[in-house]
Amino acid sequence: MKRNVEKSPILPWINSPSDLWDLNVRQLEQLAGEVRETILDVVSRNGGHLASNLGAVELTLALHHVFRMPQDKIIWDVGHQAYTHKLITGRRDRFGTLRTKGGISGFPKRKESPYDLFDVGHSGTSISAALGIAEAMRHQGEDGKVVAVIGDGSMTAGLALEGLNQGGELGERLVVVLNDNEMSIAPNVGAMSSYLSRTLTGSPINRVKKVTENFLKSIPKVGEHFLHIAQRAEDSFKALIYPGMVFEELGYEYIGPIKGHRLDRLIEALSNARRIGGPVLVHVGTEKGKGYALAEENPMAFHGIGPFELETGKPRKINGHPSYTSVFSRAIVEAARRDDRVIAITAAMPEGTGLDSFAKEFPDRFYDVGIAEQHGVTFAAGLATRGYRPVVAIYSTFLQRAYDQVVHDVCLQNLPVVFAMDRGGLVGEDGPTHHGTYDLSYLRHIPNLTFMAPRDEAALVQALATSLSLEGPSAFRYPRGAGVGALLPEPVPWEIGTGEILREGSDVLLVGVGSTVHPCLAAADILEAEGVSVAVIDARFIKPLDTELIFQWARECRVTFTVEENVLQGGFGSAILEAATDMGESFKIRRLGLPDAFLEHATLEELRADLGIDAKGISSTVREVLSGGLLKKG
Ligand SMILES: Cc1ncc(C[n+]2csc(CCOP(=O)(O)OP(=O)(O)O)c2C)c(N)n1
Repeated sequence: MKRNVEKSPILPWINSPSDLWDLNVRQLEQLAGEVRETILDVVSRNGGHLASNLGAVELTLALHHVFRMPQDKIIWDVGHQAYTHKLITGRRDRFGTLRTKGGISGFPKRKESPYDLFDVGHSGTSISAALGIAEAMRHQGEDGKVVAVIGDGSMTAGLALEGLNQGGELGERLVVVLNDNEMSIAPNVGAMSSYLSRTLTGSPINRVKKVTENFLKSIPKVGEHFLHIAQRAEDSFKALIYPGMVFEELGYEYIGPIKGHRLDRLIEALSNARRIGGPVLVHVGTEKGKGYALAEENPMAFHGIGPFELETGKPRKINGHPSYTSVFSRAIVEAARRDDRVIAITAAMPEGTGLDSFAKEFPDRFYDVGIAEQHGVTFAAGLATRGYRPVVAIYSTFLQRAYDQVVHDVCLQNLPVVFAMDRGGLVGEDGPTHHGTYDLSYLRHIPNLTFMAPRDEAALVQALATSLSLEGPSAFRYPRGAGVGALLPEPVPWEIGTGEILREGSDVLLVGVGSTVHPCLAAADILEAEGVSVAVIDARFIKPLDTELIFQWARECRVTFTVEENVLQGGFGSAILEAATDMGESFKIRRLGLPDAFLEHATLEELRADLGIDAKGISSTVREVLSGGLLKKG
């Protein structure tokens, strides 16, 4: 991007939103350029959500120019488009620390700034939160508008539609700004998306309506009469000609569609919305990736991205081994070639889950349900009642949303739905809203469910094969990022409930599950070099547990350590403790895992090291326990 050297920069002078109030459109346009440049600079170095942020620059500046924070409130949906907001709300100096350990978060965060009014990361929360805040303000006698900024992708979330529903009745100070770029991460899907798309290409309705009214009124004598007839006819015809009709029917004043990169138009529309009482929906058309040609051409690739070269768009770091996602992607395509009952379902993440290859080869057996995890799970349950083998690929953190559907619609009926849970465990830079560190706890207590965690790419292939061999529900979780380089085997189902002893020893037993198995093996190497004899088991199954194998080795060793990338509460180690107590076992056991706290963002390596679940951390805890003499044999 070329910098205009003649103008003195504005961004360095913006310390709070009020600094925008007196800027004119030209100045705001210049500021938009500076903001884009800063976002590109920092995201190309730190990684982050690029395309959504570039698309929301003018919209954010116009929002802060028109709405007066802190009296008015702005609530972001998902929050992956809030970098401009961060830059103009007193975080410019720290913006270079975005997503790094100890630095600012990639998402709005209440404890980071008084201008961040609601913590976000998952889609579809903004309207409900805004409505709650608006009602609280009413109870407290406080004035101000409450704006929910939501993307067209997030508008497909059931939660958003639930909020919209109540807002139409209750939202007297609610302004919903629909930031419509016709993309979720991938192109948006579903009937709502088609409707919005038709609406977006319609003409700005309020202006058209006004012009028509003025024209009719100006006709002497008969004009008023025609106007009256036209108004009566409007109801029947407006479904055909009226963009935003659906929102009006839900009780919202619809303003739009507005060109989302024209600051003058945005300011006009938002000023109208601020003036109007009652719930308002402002429909804004934006372009994802705006201002960076490579992202405009391929917004999907630049949605969430690691550090990259600005000139070429190429990643700065390349990890040699294929990712777990890509291994799953291949394995499910091969499974579908063998078994035509296999159907794949994603909730708006075809690339993120690796199901894009499946979609290409089996378009008729692939479903993108939109950001609708709950619906996706129950939809799968329906398919399973008719003999299909739906594989629902949802990140661990997002499956949280569909907990009731997993219990009530799948497991209660013992249906053979497979849950492929990518990003199981820590995710790194996206932080606490995205860590998949609860699933071992939130799934292992559900009757009928078989639950696995593959330790590497080869095991991932076998976990999928095992799942597809079952007549009941199953789940497996695998980590974010590259695998360990394991060779991919022919798919062979595991015997249900069997772990694997990977290394024999007599002093210490390390029991790993999923991503912690290889660190356990590496810790065993360190300890063996110090003369400690270490056995290592890969549990493979969280449910049913291989208590026979684990307890047999636990009895042989002086102390057993369970290691998991999950909260300790109700997790894998807890399962071992429960089983040991129930079965009257009295061996010594220590659990390593995540504390009862939400963990901030940092790289995966930093987080694992800080939590003591990498090889170094595991070996030092073992050393400490052994040398402390706390746990003597017998
Ligand atoms: C419940 C949930 N499911 C999935 C995601 C992953 N996700 C993050 S952003 C996104 C797309 C959002 O699209 P949209 O709201 O249109 O925003 P845009 O990126 O287009 O600005 C998805 C699916 C999520 N954050 N939350």
